[in-house]
Amino acid sequence: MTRSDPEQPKAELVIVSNRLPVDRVVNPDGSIDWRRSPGGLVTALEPVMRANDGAWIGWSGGTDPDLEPFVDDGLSLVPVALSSQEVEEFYEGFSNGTLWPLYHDVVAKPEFHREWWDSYVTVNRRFAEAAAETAAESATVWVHDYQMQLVPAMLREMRPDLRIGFFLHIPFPPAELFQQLPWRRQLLEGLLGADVVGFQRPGASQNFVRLVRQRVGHKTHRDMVYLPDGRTVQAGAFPISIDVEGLEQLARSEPVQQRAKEIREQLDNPKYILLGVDRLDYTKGIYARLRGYSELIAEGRLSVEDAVFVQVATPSRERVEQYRVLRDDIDRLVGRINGDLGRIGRPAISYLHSSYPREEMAALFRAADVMVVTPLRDGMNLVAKEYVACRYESDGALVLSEFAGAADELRQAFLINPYDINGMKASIMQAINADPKDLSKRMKAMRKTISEHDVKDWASSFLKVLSEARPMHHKQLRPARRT
Ligand code: ADQ
Repeated sequence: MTRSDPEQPKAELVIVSNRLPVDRVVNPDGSIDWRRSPGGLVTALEPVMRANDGAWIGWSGGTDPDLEPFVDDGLSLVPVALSSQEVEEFYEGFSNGTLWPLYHDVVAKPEFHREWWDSYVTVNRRFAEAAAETAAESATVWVHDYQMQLVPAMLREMRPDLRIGFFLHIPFPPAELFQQLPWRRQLLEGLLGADVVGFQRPGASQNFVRLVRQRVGHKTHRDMVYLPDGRTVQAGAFPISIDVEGLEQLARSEPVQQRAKEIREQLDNPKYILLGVDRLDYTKGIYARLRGYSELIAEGRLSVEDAVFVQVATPSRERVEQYRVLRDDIDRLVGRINGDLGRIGRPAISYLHSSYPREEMAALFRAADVMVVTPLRDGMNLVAKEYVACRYESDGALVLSEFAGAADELRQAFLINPYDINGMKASIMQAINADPKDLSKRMKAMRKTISEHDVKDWASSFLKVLSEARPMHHKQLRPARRT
């Protein structure tokens, strides 16, 4: 079945994201398989996709030119091809070398290259075309994240009948930073092709509306943008969440509890296990966090006999220069800290690059007394919510950066400013020495918050607002049955 096949059934709900929710794996005999990548987005969208003959459009991660649409475990997947030059210019270049640092407070210096932009436009058009071919009449298309910001307007031009939503998973910067972008107006106009533009935090939504007013000159009122052709665009905050129930169930399972115990034993049963889990990214604040921790040891406020910091940092985007440099810097820092402060069999930091299955992640969250999440800027940070979901006995402490979206909801965490290393150190000590009753009160409150708002609620609240956003459309999505 090819994409242009007129007989091909069209989808009532189309998801567009940079990556497909599956990874292509080549078996030893050369045959090809697809392995589901365990992201929360799939968990959230799977039930609505199934109820609505949904299709998912995304890049397969490789550079094979002609992968046909296929069905994997009941999900229709439409791969979009990228050439190796596009991987370099659109993905590593404009997406991760320009937009990512710019949208994260310019924590690293964004690079502006005209060829990268051209490639971004070309690839966005390819995704928009794939969506236009896949969507049924008056269908709903939900476009995701910073790699795809031109898709809404391109798609609207091709298919004005569609209902289009956009959600940005990362922060949206204040006007003062966004203004640097040579293509600022094009990006805003790209997003304005959507009926609803969603962000993680209310501040991001306000940044967007303000920029639209200033830069594009449209009339706005609160979260609404009024376009000259009579169309309206609604902006808003839709903080993403996780599969709280599923993760808690996993954390409660016998094998995970057993594994958590084993982890503590393997670490020689220290009094305190601190944990950091991040993609190895300069926005995550890993360097300052580990430095702060090493100072606590060096100053004698903690000892390697009593405490260990387990830092899981999965390398990512390794073809981008800044990521390679960061990895080297952190590798060196950990080596120095362990060399200076560790004892035989007692490293100050247990540093791991691996990517783990969900069971192992849950066991780590169960084993850790203090979870340390210190991004310099983060759209949400799911790790913080995952830790809370796993603490079903309402114990454990969360140290959380104010600059993560999650801080809006997890108010009872030990909130820190990640640039203030002394403050961060004091909060880590406060978390370690806290009265268990205090910890339990905090954890209970945070658990209540996340259990009232899981990832399925996130998806359905976005889709509900989207379905109400264009009254001239009468087709509604079928709600997913709760499982
Ligand atoms: P990320 O920047 O990738 O996401 P985060 O929200 O923390 O950051 O999600 C990372 C996910 O990967 C978590 O589910 C975590 O458990 C998992 N993970 C991390 N290290 C792992 C490892 N070694 N092995 C296995 N799993 C690992 C972007 C934005 C965030 C936003 C999300 C969702 O940057 O701000 O919260 O999208 O919108």
